[in-house]
Amino acid sequence: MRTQVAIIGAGPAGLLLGQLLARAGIDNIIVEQRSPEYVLGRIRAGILESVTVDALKRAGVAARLHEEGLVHDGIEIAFNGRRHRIDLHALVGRSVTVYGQTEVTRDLMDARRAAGTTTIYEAEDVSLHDFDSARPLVRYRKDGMVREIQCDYIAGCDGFHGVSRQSVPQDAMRIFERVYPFGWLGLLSETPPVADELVYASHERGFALCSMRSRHRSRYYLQVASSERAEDWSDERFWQELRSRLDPQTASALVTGPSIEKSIAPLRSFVCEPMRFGQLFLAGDAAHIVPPTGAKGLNLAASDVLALAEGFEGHYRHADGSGLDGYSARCLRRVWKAERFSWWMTSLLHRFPDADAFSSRMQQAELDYLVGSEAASRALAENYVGLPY
Ligand code: RFL
Ligand code: PHB
Repeated sequence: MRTQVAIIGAGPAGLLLGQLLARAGIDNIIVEQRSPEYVLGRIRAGILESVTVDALKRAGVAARLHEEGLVHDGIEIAFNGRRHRIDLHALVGRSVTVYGQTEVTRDLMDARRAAGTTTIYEAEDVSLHDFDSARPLVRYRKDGMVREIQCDYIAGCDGFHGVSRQSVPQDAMRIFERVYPFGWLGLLSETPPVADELVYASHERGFALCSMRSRHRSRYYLQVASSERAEDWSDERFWQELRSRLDPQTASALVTGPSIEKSIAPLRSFVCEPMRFGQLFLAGDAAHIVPPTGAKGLNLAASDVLALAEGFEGHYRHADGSGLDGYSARCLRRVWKAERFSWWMTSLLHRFPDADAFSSRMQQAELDYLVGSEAASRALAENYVGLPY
């Protein structure tokens, strides 16, 4: 098989790139190691920046998003028994949209199927070759047969544990990493959300987040020690712990019900520099990870992919290589700002096992300053809705 761009991974980054390229008349094939059902079964992001919504519009997959997405003009920060609203729209004139990653992925999969573009699911032993030459090659096994795709470029959109970044020689990249001493235990339930907007709660017992997928479906998270296992958390234990971390107003409005999904995600900050190695480009979680506190992961994947699609369009349609040449530097500037914001919000709202009395007072003072100062609230709002692309 031969194509212009071979895309590794059918997560949101790979599918969005494939769709943008197809619309620009650039031939592409996606190679994914899992089944479509498995990809859709992962419960992840929920908040889209306006830049991401625009990217989905440009890809022609925003019809259902416009019907079902919930536009949020603010978020709530809860601490010391009270909730404080940050009015995103009043502060920076923009909002965010609640629309689950599962739905984004489903819309992209449907559009790809309708366009008849090739996606190879359940590809085993995917490997990348010769991307330091003009003739890169992707090899994989399917139905017991080894197959090859010859291409001009490879887009590594295969997430943090994917093969793309791991195919690059160690001495060609620099890694920056911080692993946090806790994770998030997430629970999805068919219950109405506790509040109209998201509630980020900082509490003595640890951080909690009240989020949602729709007016009938809620998503909650609890900060838990890295050693915790989801199996040890009954629904009842989860709800009780959540209630104990919320302010009385929010706690009393909480509607509980059986969980549909429960899982633990570790928290990590990670950046790989550069994001290009010869004919291989990394995009999304393959190149960087943020802790979920700032809701930036999926949004960064979308902005990487917009830049990459523009680069390919420049190259193939206008014989202009500057977009591809500038891809890594352009993305990394935005990535590092999102890394900073996600690290800051994580540090502000979580309990750290090694925190002393001084650092606890610093956290308190910063929370107090954040909700009391318009300048501080605006800085949060500007980052939360997404920095300019
Ligand atoms: P993905 O989604 O991990 O997709 C990568 C795909 O590549 C496949 N793959 C391979 N395919 C072929 N060969 C191989 N060797 C392969 N290895 C892997 C995988 O099967 C998969 O299908 O990466 P992508 O596309 O870069 O997308 C990134 C986002 O998924 C991620 O950043 C977000 O989910 C992060 N995130 C959030 N982001 C937001 O913007 N807003 C949020 O509110 C938000 N909340 C979250 C989150 C992530 C969370 N977890 C579970 C870490 C909440 C949580 C709890
Ligand atoms: C989610 O709904 O999954 C979600 C929302 C906001 C975050 C992280 C996750 O900051």
